[in-house]
Amino acid sequence: MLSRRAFFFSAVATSAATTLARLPAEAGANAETSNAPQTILRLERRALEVNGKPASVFAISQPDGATGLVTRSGARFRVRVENGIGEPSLIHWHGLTPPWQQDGVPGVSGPPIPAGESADYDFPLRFGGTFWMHSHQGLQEQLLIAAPLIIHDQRDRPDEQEVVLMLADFTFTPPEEVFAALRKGSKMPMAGAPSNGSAGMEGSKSAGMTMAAAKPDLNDVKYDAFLANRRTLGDPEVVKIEPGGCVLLRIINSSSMSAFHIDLGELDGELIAVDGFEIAPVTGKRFPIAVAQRLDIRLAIPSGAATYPVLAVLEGENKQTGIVLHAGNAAIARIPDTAALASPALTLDLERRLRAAAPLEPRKADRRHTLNLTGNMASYVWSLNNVAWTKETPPLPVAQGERVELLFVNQTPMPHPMHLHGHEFQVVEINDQRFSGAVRDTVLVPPGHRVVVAFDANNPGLWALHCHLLYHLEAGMFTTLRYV
Ligand SMILES: [Cu+2]
Repeated sequence: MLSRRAFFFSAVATSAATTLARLPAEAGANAETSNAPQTILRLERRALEVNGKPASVFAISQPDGATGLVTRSGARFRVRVENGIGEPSLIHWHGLTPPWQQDGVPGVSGPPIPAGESADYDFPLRFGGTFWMHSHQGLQEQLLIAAPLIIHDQRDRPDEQEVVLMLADFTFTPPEEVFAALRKGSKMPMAGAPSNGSAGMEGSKSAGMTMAAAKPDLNDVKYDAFLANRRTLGDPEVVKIEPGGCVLLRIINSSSMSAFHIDLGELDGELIAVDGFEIAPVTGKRFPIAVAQRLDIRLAIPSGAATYPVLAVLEGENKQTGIVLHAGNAAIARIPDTAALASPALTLDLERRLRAAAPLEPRKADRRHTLNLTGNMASYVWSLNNVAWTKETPPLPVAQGERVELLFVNQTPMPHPMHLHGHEFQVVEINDQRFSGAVRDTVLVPPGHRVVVAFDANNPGLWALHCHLLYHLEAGMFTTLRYV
């Protein structure tokens, strides 16, 4: 079935032998040899029942059925992806810092893996945390071609039970039809689109501040279900935990378009990392999570038998999904898929409070790029600096060794979770207020807001920088950054 292998180690490598010979030198002191065992990840079709109806989706699984990958910091990421979905695909390792040719963005990092073929990956893992993997090909992500990528490190406690909670949005409508309907401005698959907001934008092709003045527009796709580890609250995953024990929740928002507030119910959680990177801990019961972001939350479970639902309530609505933590032999009550109270729109109130445990070294920026987040809701064109990306769009220039700042200015009425590939960045400014915020890889920029992130240009190549809302990305809210 696998007729040929594609190698993405090096743009100049012409055979496996030359490629492998290069690796030890590239890998640096902390590397193991590239004889480390290779993990097979298969891209597969998978039947899934949602709300009692059958659906055909995708999955990323190991031969033994395990979903995604669990590894450890300091090991090599040595993976073969086998494409068994019958169409081209390519997997992005969200939040990792591979050589750029292994970053998994079709047309930027390399070609997609043809149906029936495979690609090999091999690079050192510099840090641990909660990451994830997903297809960056077309609209495949909407069909759940995503999985956790957990990298253990010295922060993990032996007495702590790890629980992964991966969120997703689901529709029975094929993603191409969802996108076509958005483009036509059809209200059919669009939820509660505020008609006053849309009307205000008619004809404002150049977007600009008129859009920012419009009413915030949150969920423009109407989903059939919201999933937690691929299940709804009609039949949620129930995770056995120890009364009096310690749980580390690793929450991944793999949704295509949907942001949530995590609701821990009666438990207090200690948020210890965002997007894999440690922060000064923040205690709370409700935490916002934008598309593509991750939250690591420590829970101290009270002694005694009880159930603890961990819920995610859709931004701007009361739809919810989640899992149930089950301590002892308490009875498990049915949880409705609507919350008593609607979740508000996500804000940056928490982001402003986050402080990186290991901030970037203080340094003046050598270069700052301003990225106006622009678009036209009526025709569903999304862009950066009014350019909807094409392969002809010139990359943003950066030079190796520079401290670079990116200023995101959201001139649209929708929030945009902005993601930079191949680098971790630090949030250093919100609405002109400087602070030493979280190190992470995806930051939310709400309507009308100005957010600055800083990063060190230490991983040369051609890198994607984009809004992580799938249909915004597809419509052109994407660019690249290049340095060698
Ligand atoms: Cu967007």
